[in-house]
Amino acid sequence: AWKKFQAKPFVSKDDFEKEVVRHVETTLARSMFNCDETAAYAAASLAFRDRLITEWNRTQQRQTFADTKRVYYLSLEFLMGRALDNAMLNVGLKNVAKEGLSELGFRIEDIINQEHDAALGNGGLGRLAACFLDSMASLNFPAWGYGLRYKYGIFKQEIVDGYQVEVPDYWLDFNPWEFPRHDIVVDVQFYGGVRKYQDEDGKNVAVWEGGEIVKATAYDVPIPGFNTPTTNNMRLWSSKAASGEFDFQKFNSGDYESSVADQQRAETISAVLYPNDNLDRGKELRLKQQYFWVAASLYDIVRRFKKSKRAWSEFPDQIAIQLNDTHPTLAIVELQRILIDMEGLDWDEAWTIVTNTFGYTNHTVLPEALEKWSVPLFQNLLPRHLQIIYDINMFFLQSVERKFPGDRDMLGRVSIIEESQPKMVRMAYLAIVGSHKVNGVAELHSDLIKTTIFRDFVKIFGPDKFTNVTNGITPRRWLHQANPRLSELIASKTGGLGFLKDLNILNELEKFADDKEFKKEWAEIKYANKVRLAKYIKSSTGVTVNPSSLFDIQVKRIHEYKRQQLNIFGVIHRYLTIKAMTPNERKKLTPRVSIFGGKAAPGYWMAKTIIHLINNVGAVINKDPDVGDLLKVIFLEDYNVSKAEIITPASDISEHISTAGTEASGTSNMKFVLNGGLIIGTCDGANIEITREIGENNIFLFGNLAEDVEDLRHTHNYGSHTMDTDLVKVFDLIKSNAFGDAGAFGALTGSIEDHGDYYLVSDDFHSYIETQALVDEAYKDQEEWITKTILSVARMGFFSSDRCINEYAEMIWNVEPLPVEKEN
Ligand code: 26Y
Repeated sequence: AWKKFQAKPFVSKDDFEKEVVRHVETTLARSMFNCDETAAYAAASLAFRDRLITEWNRTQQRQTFADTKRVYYLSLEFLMGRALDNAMLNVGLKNVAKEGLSELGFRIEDIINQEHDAALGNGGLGRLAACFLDSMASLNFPAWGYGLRYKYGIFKQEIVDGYQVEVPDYWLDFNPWEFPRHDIVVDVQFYGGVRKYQDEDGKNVAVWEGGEIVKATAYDVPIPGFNTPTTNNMRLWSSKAASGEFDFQKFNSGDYESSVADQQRAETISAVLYPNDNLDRGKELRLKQQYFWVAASLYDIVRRFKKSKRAWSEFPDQIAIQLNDTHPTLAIVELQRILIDMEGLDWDEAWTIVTNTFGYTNHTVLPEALEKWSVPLFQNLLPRHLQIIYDINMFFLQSVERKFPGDRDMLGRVSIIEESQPKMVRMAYLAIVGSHKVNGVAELHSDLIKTTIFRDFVKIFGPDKFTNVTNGITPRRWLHQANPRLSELIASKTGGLGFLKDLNILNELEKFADDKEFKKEWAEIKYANKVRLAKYIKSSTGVTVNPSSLFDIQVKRIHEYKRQQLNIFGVIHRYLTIKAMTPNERKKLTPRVSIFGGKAAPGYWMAKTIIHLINNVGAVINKDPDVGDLLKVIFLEDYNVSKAEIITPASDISEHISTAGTEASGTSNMKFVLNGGLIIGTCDGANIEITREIGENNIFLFGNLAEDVEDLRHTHNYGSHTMDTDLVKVFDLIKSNAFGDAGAFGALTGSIEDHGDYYLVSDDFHSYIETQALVDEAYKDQEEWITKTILSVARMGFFSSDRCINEYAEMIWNVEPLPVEKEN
C-alpha cells in the first residue's frame, strides 16, 4: 500500500525547481527572498541527494537480495573532491539543474563553486580510492568503501611571504552528502590484557579484557554510478567515547572535567587526517586510527555475513577485502582474532578463510614509506593482536624453514618481526603473508617490488601471488566534468557519451588527427581552458599571464623524489639563458608559464624549502623587464581536487619527472594526457605504459633509467660525483642571493652538491634541459603539436579506472557485476 506514496525522483526542470524551493523554505528554514548562493547550493544538493537516496536504497536491497559476492575497499584516504557536480553528471540531469538554477537567478558554476572539497586524503593513493569508487558503481559492482570520517581533512595551504603555512580544514559545517547512522554503532576496544586458559575440552582460549572502549558511529555517503541506477555506499566511521557507567560515576562524583576529557580523547581518534604522504612516522594515534577503523569495518562486514547464515568456509566466496596499502593490514589480524577467539574456529580453518579474503595493493618502494610499528607500542595498545601476529609469524617461518631448510639469513630477512631495538612489526610483510594476491600499481613498479623489496617472498610463495594492475582514472570526473567542452566535442564525433563508459571508443578520434576543422575546434577548447586558468592565476596571485604562452605545469605533492627542485632549477637556467640573450635572440623564444602547485607535509623541511625557492624565484623573474612574457613562474596555493579540475585541462606540457624507479605509478600523468596535454617525464611509473600506448613520438622522455639508479648512487657515495656545469651556474646564481638570502636554500643545494645527490638531480639535469629545448621547438609547430595531442587522447583508453576495476574483479576479487535494467 505504501508504494503509491513513495516520492517520485524529479526529472524535469520544473520539478527540480520545486524541490529547490521546498528545501530552501523548509529544510533550510529560509525565505526565497534572501536565498543566496550558499542556500542555493544547499538546496540544489539536497534535491539531488534525495534522488540519490532513492536509488541508493534500491541498490542496497537489490544487492542484498541477489546475495552475490561483495567487495570492500579499505582505505584510510578518500580524496573525493566535490560531490554536487559529479552527482548531477552521473545522474544525467546537469542541464536540467542548469536551466532550473538559471530561472531562479543563479549561474550553475557559481553554485558548484560553493561546495567545500571533501579532502580526506593526501594525494595519489586517496584520489585512486575515489576513482575506484566511481568505477565500481558505474560498472554495477556490489562494492563498499570503508574509511574514517576525519573532522579535519588535509590542511589548507596558504603561502605567506613565500612560505607554506598550514591552516586546519574544518569541512563539516554543512555537509549534505553524509547520513549519520546513529543506529550503527560499534564498540572498539583498546589496551587491557589477555587471559589464557584451557576450557573443559582442553582447548586453549584467549580472552582480551579490560582497557577502554571507544564507540564508532557510521556515516554513509552515497556513490552514484554514471548512467546507471547503481548507487553504492562509502561508510566512514566517527569516534566517540563510550558513555558507560564509568563516565556517569565520574560525573556523579563531581569529576565532570575528566569525564569531558575522556570524551575528547576518544574523539581525537577520528579528528584529523595525517598529512604525510609517503612518509611513516610511527605515531601511536595513527595506529589507534587504523585499529579503530579496521575493527569497526570488520565487525560490520562479519555481522552482514552472519545474517546470511552461511558456513564460515563460504566467507571468501561472499566477501573480498582489498587493502589500500598497508594502512589497513590489521584487518588480517582482526579477522583471524574474530574467527578463533570469538567464533571458535581452529587456527588453520580460520587462516585459510583470512588469506582467501584479502588482497593487498602496494603503492611504494620508498623505504621511508613502509610502515613499521614498534612491538612495545603494539603490546600496550593491542596485546591480543600482537600475540596473533607472533603466531602468524611462527607458522609462516616454519613453512619457510620447510621450503628452505637451514637458511637462517632468509628467516631473518622475511620475519614479520624485525629484530631491532626496539623490535618492529613489518606491516608489508604481514600484508603479504595474510593475502592471496599482492599487486603493484604500474608494470615497472610491480616488477620492482618482485625483484627488490619483496623478492624473498616471490621465492617463498611463487610468482603467481604477485601481479600488476596498472592504475587508472575515472573519465567522468577527469574529462567530462573537468573539461565539458572537450567531452562535448568528442561526443559529437564518436556518437554520444558512450566513450565515458568504454574509453577505448576514443580511438575513433585518430581519424580526425589531421582534420583541419576538428583541429581548430580542439585548439580553441585548449585555448579557452588556458584563458580560464589565466583568470584564476590573476585572481589568486595577481600575476598576469599570456594564454598564448606554453603552459608548463607540475602539480602534485612536494617531495624530493618527485623532483620539483629539478623543475625550478631548470626555470632558473632558462632565466639565465634569457638574460644572456640579445633582444633579437629573445624574439625567437617560446614564451612559457611555469606553474607549480602542491602541499608539503608540515614536518618535511626540504619540501618546504623547495616551495620557498619556487616562490622567491617567481617574485624575481615575474617583475624582471628583460624577461616580460617570455617566462612567468607561478605557485598556485592549496592545490586540491577542485583546483585540479581547472588546472589539468589547461596544460600544454606537464611534468612527471621523478627519479626513475621511485614513482609507483602517478595518475595525474594520465589526467593531463587525457585532456590534450603532452608530458615531459622520466622512464618511471605509468609514464612507461603511457608511452607504449600513445607512441614515443608523442611524449618527451629523458633521464637515467631505473636499472642504472643504484649504480649511480653508489658512485656518488664513493666520491666521484661531478656536478653538471649548467647546474653549477644555477647554484651560483642562488648563492649570489639573487632569490633572497641563499642561506635559506643551503640545505637544498647541499643535498645535491655535498650529500650524494640521492635523487640524481645533477645526473639528469643536462638531459632535462635538452628535452625542454625540444619541447620549445615542437611547440612552435602548432599544427604538428595539435595532431600529437589528438593522437594521444585517442590512445588513452587503457587508462580508465574502469579497465583497472575489471582487472581487480577478475584477477583478485573474483566478483561479477550485478547488472540493472535502467528504470529512468
Ligand atoms: C605510511 C603513511 C604515512 C603513508 C601515507 C600516505 C604512506 C603513503 C601514503 C600515500 C602514498 C601515495 O599516495 N602513493 C601514491 O599512490 C598512487 C596511487 O597508486 C601512485 O600513483 C603514486 O605513484 C604513489 O606515490
